[in-house]
Amino acid sequence: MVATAGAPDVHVPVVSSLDDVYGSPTEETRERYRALADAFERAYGRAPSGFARAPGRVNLIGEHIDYEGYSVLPMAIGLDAVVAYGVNETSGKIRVGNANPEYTEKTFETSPGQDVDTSSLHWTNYVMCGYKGVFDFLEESGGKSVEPVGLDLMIDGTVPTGSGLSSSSALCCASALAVMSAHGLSFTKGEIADFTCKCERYSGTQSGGMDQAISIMGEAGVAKLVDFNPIQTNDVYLPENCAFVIGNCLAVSNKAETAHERYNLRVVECRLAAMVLGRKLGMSDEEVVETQTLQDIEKRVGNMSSAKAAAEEYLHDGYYDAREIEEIIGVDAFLDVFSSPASKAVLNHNVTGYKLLSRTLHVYSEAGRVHLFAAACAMKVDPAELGVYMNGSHESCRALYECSCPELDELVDAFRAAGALGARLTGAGWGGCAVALVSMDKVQDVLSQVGKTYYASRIANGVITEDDMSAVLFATLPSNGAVVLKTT
Ligand code: NG1
Ligand code: MG
Repeated sequence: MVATAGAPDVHVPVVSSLDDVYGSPTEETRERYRALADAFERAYGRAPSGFARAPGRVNLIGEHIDYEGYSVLPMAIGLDAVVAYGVNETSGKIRVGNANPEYTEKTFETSPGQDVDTSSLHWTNYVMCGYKGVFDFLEESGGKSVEPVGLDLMIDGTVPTGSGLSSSSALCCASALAVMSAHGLSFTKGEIADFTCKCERYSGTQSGGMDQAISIMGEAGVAKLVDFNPIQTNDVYLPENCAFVIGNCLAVSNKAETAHERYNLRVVECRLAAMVLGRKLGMSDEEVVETQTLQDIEKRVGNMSSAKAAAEEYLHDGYYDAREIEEIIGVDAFLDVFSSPASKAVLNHNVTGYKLLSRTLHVYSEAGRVHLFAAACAMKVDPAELGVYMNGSHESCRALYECSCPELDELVDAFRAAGALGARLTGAGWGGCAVALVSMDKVQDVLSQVGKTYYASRIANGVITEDDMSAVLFATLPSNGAVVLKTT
């Protein structure tokens, strides 16, 4: 593991040739940029002045713990969002189009104060999150005031949506970069990772900062151990004789639509668990309200094993209802958890209750596995050990955090049966992708076996076609993070 302590202080690279974006871009990539520039020109009557590109990611280990303050281990992938942009001196509007006609265009005012319309779930919400984030950051940092200009944006994304590869953050980060560049602004990677994490929450999910951090700070050839508060990254060199294979289980998980019963509910459960633990550990009313994460509890008791022991001693299995929690932590603390619009939706929809023990045990054990995995990479141990941690992570996600689904479990089993050293769901779960660690000499075998065991029946049933296979099952390497390509 090599610390790249300087990374958060470096600015996102601004380059002038496609070669500097992708190393040696394929003809297909060049064609993609030409087509995007053409779409821009058809819509807006002139060439774009540049492109902002931000990748999706695959998380190797560390699921649903970034928002609890714990380190995670993702790598950027080759799939990305590219935003072609240009200033429009006369329109006074923000026009947002997509090279893919399935995604309808929308026009907005150039007002950073406008709300993101979470009731519509329109894809441009993520663009507007990025837009607002830039101006929020300017205001927060007390920097120069910048007059918003009219903007024309045309987008092309290759990260499949609802797949756990973070198409949303790729779009949010690329949009923020395009907006910055169009306004002549440049911030450090650390600043951008931080404000894009916050501004993506305008879309309605209470996310942690993993996806934006790796999209901005990713580097070819290495995975990154991402720490939070403040955001920092350490390079993790993966075993050379292995590859990571990604498979999409084809169950789509639309995170924004289901947030109140899935993602945001988990965020709420973790905070409630931390508050209940805090109270049982003798916290005052004030201290309970200040408790944000399960990591706060770990800090209070001094180490992870004491935190785990406290959870086992003080939390019970199964559901807590609102009344039981209120009796422990007090009404004020309970209401504080539900003070944001995203968590209000959780409260309004929740009828079953909150599981505190199992969520806590997942968070603490997963945080431990991340460090074991990173240390094992640094010590160049037998990669089979990494596979064991990945399998442990999946089991914890399935049984304790309940963020898997039957299709993901089946796909993970198919990977293991085909000879992968380990496999797990990646990203938020409830659908989307699994990632498997595979010895280099077995990659072809695993691809062809999983093609038969998991995908053949889905091709036969018309869920996908043979042509879709390379997009749903593929080996991947760590790729570069975000970049701005200026063409004029
Ligand atoms: P995806 O897979 O993009 O829905 C989400 C969060 C992450 C993290 C993971 C679970 C966003 C933008 N991303 O990812 O911060 O919490 O789930 O580990 O909400
Ligand atoms: Mg997402």
